[in-house]
Amino acid sequence: MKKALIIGAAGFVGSYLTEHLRDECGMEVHVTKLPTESLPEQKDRAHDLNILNKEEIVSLLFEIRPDYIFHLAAQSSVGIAWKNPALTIDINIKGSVNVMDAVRELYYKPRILLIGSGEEYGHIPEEEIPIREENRIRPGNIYAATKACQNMIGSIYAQAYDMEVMMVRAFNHIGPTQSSIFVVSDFCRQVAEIEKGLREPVMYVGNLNARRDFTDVRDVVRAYGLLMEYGEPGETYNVGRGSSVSIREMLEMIISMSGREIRVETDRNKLRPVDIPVIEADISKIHALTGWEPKIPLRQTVSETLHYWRGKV
Ligand code: A2R
Repeated sequence: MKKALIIGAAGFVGSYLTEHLRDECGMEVHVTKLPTESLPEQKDRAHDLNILNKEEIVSLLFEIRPDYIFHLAAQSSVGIAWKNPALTIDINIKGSVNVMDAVRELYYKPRILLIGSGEEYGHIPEEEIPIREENRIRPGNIYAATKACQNMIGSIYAQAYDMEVMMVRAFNHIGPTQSSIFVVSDFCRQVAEIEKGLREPVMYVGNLNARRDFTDVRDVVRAYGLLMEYGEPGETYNVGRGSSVSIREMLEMIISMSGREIRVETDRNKLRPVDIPVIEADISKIHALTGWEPKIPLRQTVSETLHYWRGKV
């Protein structure tokens, strides 16, 4: 039985990945969380870990000896990265280096999947869409720059130390339980609050013209499992739907699922200092290697996310 370690499992993706690896892939799954976080289950295989402390990582790896390491721990919000760049750089760059360097000290070679972001590509000229992995990257925000740096360092570790490090560029992933600091959850939460009469029928939005590539988180974790098994060391793989929709279309879809009369207003706090107009993945590389493609329709994900928020507010 393969032993997997998910670093940063208390976040949005972690719970889905834990379930997928355990129930679909039949792995023994160990997870880490920050001491301040809690996990709903799996207490015996849950470990406290702060990736800013390399010694903690080394001793955990010696204790568990995983075959596979999924590195999800991050400061994952573009908005928070603008407000707190130094912390984002610490966690996303220094933290990842700590993980890779701890693995380098082991006497065997586990496989490592580093989770980066479609944001790394940054400002993409129209003729470069959909974007391929070998495309030039032009990170347009602090979060993107940290993930681009993680990717570069990952490929250096793979080459220099012959380590089995694979890199993902994940495009926007969405689904039930995602924090409402991310756009689709934010809209679903606002609609659910309006339906419950907790606020006026007014939605506050940021830039509606931006186009993003949205994939259901359950499809995303399936891709991570396949890349861990079949990915080539030192290689980067896009994980996305392969088509983009505007934030306006997402907003209209969510409002139409409610059937309420809702007014839309711009909230200046939701506008970014720099926003990237279109992000859209070319997913032929992962498809050719593993046969993966997203299965869950966007409408289904949005409807289930709205259902989640209706139960939560
Ligand atoms: O920031 P928190 O308190 O939500 O904790 C996050 C955790 N984390 C850390 N873990 C260990 N050591 C640290 N120094 C540290 N700082 C933060 O990593 C959170 O529990 C987890 C990341 O989960 P999310 O923020 O929910 O990200 P998500 O959506 O699960 O995305 C997974 C990966 C990330 O690398 C994203 O940048 C990428 O996919 O798109």
